[in-house]
Amino acid sequence: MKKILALIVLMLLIACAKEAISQPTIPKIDIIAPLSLPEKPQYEPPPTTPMETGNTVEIKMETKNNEFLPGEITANKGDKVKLTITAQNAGHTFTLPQYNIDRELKLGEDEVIEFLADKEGTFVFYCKTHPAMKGKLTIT
Ligand SMILES: [Cu+2]
Repeated sequence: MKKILALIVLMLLIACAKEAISQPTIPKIDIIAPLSLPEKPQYEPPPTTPMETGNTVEIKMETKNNEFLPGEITANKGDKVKLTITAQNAGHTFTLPQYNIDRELKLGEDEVIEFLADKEGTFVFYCKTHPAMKGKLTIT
């Protein structure tokens, strides 16, 4: 049985070899159109429940004379921060890039900004219209 198999294999090899000799072939290059990029995986935020403290820190802030008052705010990591800002003398923005916050503060209106303090550190927030108008958020 093994011999027969070996013979068949040998015959096939010879057949292939003959073909190769009699018909020199140009190496075939397959041009494959680039596959379209796979769709971006949908971003699923990691479950945040375990690190949330369940505390909500309410901070009232106003803007006066192109200043944030208070200019320094703090929260603990895992707290939900509820920031209510009243723009007193002009329109401003509350911009905090590390938390993807960029909110317009309309004159005389309360703007409520809520976010989960999930990143530790000291972050500068500012007004895009008045770059000198800055404040600090510290999450510990
Ligand atoms: Cu401003």
